[in-house]
Amino acid sequence: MSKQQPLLKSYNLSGIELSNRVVMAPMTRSRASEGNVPTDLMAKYYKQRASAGLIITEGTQISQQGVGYPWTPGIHTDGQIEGWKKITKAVHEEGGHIFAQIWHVGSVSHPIYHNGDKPVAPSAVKPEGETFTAKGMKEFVKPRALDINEIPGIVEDYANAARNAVEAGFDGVEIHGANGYLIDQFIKDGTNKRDDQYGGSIANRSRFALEVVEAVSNAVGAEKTGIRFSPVGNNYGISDSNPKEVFNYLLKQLNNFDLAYVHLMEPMGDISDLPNYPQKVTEFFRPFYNGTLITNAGFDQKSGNKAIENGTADLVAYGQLFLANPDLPERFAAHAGLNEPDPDTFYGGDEKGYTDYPFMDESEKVAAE
Ligand code: 8OZ
Repeated sequence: MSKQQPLLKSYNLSGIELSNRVVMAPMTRSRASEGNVPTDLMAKYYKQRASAGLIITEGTQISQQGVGYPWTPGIHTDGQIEGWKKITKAVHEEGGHIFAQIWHVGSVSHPIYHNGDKPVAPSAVKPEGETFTAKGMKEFVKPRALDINEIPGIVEDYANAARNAVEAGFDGVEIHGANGYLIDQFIKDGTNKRDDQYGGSIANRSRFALEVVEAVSNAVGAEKTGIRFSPVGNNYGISDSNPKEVFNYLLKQLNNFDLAYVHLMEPMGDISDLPNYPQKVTEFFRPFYNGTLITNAGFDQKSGNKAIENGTADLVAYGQLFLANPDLPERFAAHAGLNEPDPDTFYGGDEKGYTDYPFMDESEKVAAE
């Protein structure tokens, strides 16, 4: 009998027994309905993927102010909470576990979502490029810098969204602190030009993230709270000049919270010309964080098993592979072939490229034994 693969071993995630270490990474799929309400089709999609040790949902807005894309779900209205209840129930009926990723896009938005008003951000720094809207691509606008008096209300929106998530049946929440959105905009010096207690030093730039972590932990329990970061990411040109120091500080602070986990993203492109950037993010930061680490981006079965075996991460999140293979852990177990993801159907649309990716058939299972 062959030795069990590290990815397929169970894991105790602050009291939740995960059946394996294959996590479904958060992925925006833009298929919510009117009012950003989750649909029955979304319930089918997540249910199909319930054999993940843990599902992390797509980014889910904490408020209307936090919206930045069409058809992305929210978790701040009664209708949205009711929609999510069907999803958590479907996943739990299959024996799965699911965290909601709670999200505020900050500047990465557009006045069309805010009755013509500007999006908000730590500072008035325009994101680079254009944004996809229901009316085609539109150039980003220069956001409005938040007044310091507005910040506690946004922190409370995160806590409220976390409470709503638990009411909707989620096992916990992941705070979206990555990919150039509001929390990342506060952390990184490219976008945070504030001169109050939320800007300047690393401790000041980390303050908003840590206040959100504290508020969410107090609202639903630290054991139900995770956070995701992309230390070397530069989405929309939002980046930091010294991610090693900044995220060392943040991770050390997070050791005080006893969170469910910290989720780190590896680089999405070539960063070899950036001298202060760790090339292997999770490996670099592992020594500074005492709790559960999830790693994500670019892993396959082999490198995922290796990351767990050598202690780099406790869990490995798969995005596109899980999108295209609803039974990914079973396929790993069987060393079976994988369906290819179709980028044309990633965002928006119906069941095509969403709930119609095939499960393994019987012959593949037999062949793999
Ligand atoms: C792709 C398209 C829209 C949003 C992220 C939530 O990058 C996203 C996202 C990804 O984290």
